[in-house]
Amino acid sequence: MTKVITYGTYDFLHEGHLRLLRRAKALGDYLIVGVTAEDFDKSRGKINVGQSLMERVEAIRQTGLADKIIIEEYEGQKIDDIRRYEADIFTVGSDWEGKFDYLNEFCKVVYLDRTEGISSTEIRSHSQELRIGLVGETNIVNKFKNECGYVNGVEISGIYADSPGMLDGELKGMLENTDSYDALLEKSDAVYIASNPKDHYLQVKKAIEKGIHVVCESPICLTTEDFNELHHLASSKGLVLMDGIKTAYSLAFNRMMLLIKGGIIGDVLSVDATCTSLTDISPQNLPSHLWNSICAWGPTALLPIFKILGTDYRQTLRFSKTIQGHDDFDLFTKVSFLYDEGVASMKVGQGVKSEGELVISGTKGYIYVPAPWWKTDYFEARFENPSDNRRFFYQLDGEGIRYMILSFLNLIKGKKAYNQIPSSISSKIIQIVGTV
Ligand code: C2G
Repeated sequence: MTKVITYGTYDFLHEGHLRLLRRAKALGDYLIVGVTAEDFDKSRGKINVGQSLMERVEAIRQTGLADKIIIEEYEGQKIDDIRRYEADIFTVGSDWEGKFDYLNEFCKVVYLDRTEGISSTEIRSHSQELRIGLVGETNIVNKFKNECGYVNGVEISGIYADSPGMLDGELKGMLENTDSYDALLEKSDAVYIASNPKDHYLQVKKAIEKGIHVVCESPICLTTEDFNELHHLASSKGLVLMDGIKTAYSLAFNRMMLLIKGGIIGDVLSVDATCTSLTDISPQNLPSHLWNSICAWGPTALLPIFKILGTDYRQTLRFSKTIQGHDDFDLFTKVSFLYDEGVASMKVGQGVKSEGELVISGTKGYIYVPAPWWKTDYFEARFENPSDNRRFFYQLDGEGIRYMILSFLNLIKGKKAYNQIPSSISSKIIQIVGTV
């Protein structure tokens, strides 16, 4: 019996996949099909997969072509599988020509002509592309634009900013073609707002009133009253108003939250988050578009505190050091939180340097996330007996912005997406961050 093995994502199974599978089957008597797991696809940069693993496995099963279906979960698994199942032939489409020659050491490698003119990407983005307008002039807007290139189904409709600021050439060119914020909204289905927090409320409100979805750099606005108004307005119109704290959308951060909720370190009694970055904020150089420390870093530092310990703290103790002559601009802020069953602290600053780590202390052990913890891709669970320590790594491409865009798109599409930052957390962030 000649055993053939092949692998794929098989997202939205189409004729190209089926032709490949039929020809693979014809190479032997027994066909093993490996379907890629979601984490494995993400680790190799395929973040747009639209169907779940089980949906994709079921689609393969229904073809009746596979004698065995397996799940591909890690780099190098193909060698393990070829040995385990004693495969005689490995085959894959010609788009991979040469990439799997190393498997010749274990079995015969056959590349089959890829079917031109059809792909899962085209099928995925056949639905109307979401036109996203950009608002703001800092470097984060450049990053967001670049990250949109990795997400199927979105396109940039234009940009609005008070000044070119730090925008790259492409965006500066687009800026010239947009006369006003209203003009940007006219040609957008959604907006990404990264302007100064003082401008957020009016910009968010106008977008929602025009039926435009919003993802906004946190804080979404500067008072909880304003936030409640915006949240209810968006909900009443069936629109998405999403808090743009990119850490919340990274796979590693979410897996860490799940492990903590699952009790890996026991009951959490303390969460300590630090975010600092030295910026030139001497009074004479204080540019108007620069956010103060509590706005720039507060939402990120507060995220793990509120996600783990909740938002019902009993009281806070706060220290802020402001810049001379600029009472609304803090060099450094520390806020401590007292809960019924625990404590937390956040330290943020653009005029102070500290260790940008996150430490979550529990009754069985603690989680340690090294600096820069907010670009979460690695964390450790540490215990009294070091041999019990566990390390976790999840690929984080592009600082996680593409995952935030994907979450935003999925929320808008009404897919089974979960809003990683519920309004209760957004509101509490604003309560802490809104005033220096
Ligand atoms: N394919 C094809 N013609 C297409 C599209 C895909 O022949 N129009 C083939 C691919 O070459 C691959 C299989 O169908 O052999 C599955 O394609 P994908 O689902 O895109 O999976 P891919 O990411 O190519 O997976 O490690 C090998 C990879 O897992 C292959």
